[in-house]
Amino acid sequence: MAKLELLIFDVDGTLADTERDGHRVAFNRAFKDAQLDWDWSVELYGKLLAVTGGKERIKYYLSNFNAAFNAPADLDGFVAELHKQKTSHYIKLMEEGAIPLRTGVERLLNEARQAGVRLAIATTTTPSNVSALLKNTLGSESESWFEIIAAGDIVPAKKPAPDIFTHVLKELNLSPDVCVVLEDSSNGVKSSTGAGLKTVVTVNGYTQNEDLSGAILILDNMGNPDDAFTVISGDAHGQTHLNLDLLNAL
Ligand code: XBP
Ligand code: MG
Repeated sequence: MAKLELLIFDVDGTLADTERDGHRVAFNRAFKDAQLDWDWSVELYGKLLAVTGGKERIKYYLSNFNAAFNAPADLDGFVAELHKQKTSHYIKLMEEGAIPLRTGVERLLNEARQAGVRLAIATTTTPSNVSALLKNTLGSESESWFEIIAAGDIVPAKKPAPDIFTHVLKELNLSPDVCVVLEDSSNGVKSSTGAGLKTVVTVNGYTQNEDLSGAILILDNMGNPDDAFTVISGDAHGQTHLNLDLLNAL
């Protein structure tokens, strides 16, 4: 590939395994506060992850799993308020240090920064969730490591649409061939490859059986020098952990 200039990180499932014990728990706490008898089990949440975006996910749940609910006339307003409460619960969980970064993430970020490789974020989650995760895992400085944090409703269509990635490329005025994306899910890979971007996937409990075709490399995690990754598919070019040599060889 042309010399790597930019790494674009997805957030949920990639930087940290936030869905099962983070977002899902926050949704359930917001439902309880609103006196709703909704309870998103680990299994049900796995089905609901087919839809990206928390507000969209609540509507998907109502139309596909709880059609009997007597929704208020202003459904958008109801969902927006519920999602706002969910976000404050999620931020509290981040402040409590509930979810650590995934293996190799901090190491790769530091390697990239030392080598002058630019960093960006492209995520479907709400911007304040990204700040809370970064602040509480990497410190308040860490937000400034990323030249752009493209998140949530900033684009008309969320993943799997390519919008969030094309937005990053446009804002940074870079062509796809000098970038690599780190993702975790089928929706993410569809979005990044839809924007013409090479994509490395680190799977997790919810995404390991998803259709990840289009990813150039699929790993169990990013690994570390003393903690090798497992290659699920693709060519790791003899490397034992995700580093700049491997990313430049893709
Ligand atoms: C994952 C998502 C988000 C989160 C919930 O985003 O789809 O919707 O599940 O966050 P990504 P919100 O993998 O692109 O980081 O409730 O704030 O949407
Ligand atoms: Mg993700």
